[in-house]
Amino acid sequence: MAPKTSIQRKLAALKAVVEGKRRLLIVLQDTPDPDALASAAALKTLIRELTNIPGSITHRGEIGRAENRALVQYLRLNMRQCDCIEFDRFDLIAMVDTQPYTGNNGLPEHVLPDIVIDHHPCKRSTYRVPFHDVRGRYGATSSILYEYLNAAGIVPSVPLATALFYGIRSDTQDLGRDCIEADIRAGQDLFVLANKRALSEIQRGHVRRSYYHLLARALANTQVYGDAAVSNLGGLNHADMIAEAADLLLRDDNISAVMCYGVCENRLCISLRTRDPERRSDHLIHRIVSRLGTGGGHPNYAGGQIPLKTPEKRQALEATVTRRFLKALKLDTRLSESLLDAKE
Ligand SMILES: [Mn+2]
Repeated sequence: MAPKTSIQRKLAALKAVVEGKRRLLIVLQDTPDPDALASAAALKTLIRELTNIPGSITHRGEIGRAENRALVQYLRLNMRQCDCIEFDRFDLIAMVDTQPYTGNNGLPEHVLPDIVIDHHPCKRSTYRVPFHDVRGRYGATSSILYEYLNAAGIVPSVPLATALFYGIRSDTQDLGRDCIEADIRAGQDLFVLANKRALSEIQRGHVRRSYYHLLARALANTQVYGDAAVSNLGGLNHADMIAEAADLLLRDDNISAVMCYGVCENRLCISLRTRDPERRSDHLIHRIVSRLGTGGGHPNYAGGQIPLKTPEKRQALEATVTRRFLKALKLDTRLSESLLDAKE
């Protein structure tokens, strides 16, 4: 018999953890993105094929971004809110695209998951998880899940392939950001299977009228400091727009670092974007949230959250994160101009 490859060994280990279990719950990050949604759908399929057990998917917060809502609909995912979940009723708990106790998901503190599959840097507590496969260099968790499906001999359905391709594409900005050869390989295989019309429809998903209000507010509130931009989006019902505004602002010719923040569900949520290898977003976010909250990410993009104990603390906190961001970039906090007033 040929020796087992690494992915086959991992698949065997996953099977061992899943064996004999009856109810699967997959926990996602708050306001899950396409990579998280596709990875959850893939893990649910994989486990159902291996053991025939059903799975539920849970998250916290509202799914606001158009492409995320379109993807949930397209995959017919029945997403459940974490605060409606009795975690004790599930004997198999998995996390994809996030890890336990990171502050950006609704996993209760007393619950240790059975499975973690992710592409963020591995947290210390994740080593306690019976089955963990964390590959920090991968551009997307969807690429890792695709390898498992492949190893198990499962050809993803058209919707699943479409979602996985979309997940890889969106986390890596069309395979151009923070990705490796394995993402490109997975992307190539999945693109062949994907429904191209659905890909385009998901990307151009319908938006609510409030989207334009938020966008206008984000642009009006953007301050430029040298080659960095900071935008305060104010109070929000869902945090997705913070990341979306950050992506948009990084497209400015003269901007190479962006921080957007807003308050959502009693937390100050922060999105960072950088394009300079000397200013890594994942390093910056740790300095910004240090001793106040949690954060993590990748070289070119990262996110963080700080609990807001009282509403009065908000302005001071906003000033602190802005000061820390600019200090880390060695930029003068006093020299700023409004994005919309700045000369072309
Ligand atoms: Mn991801």
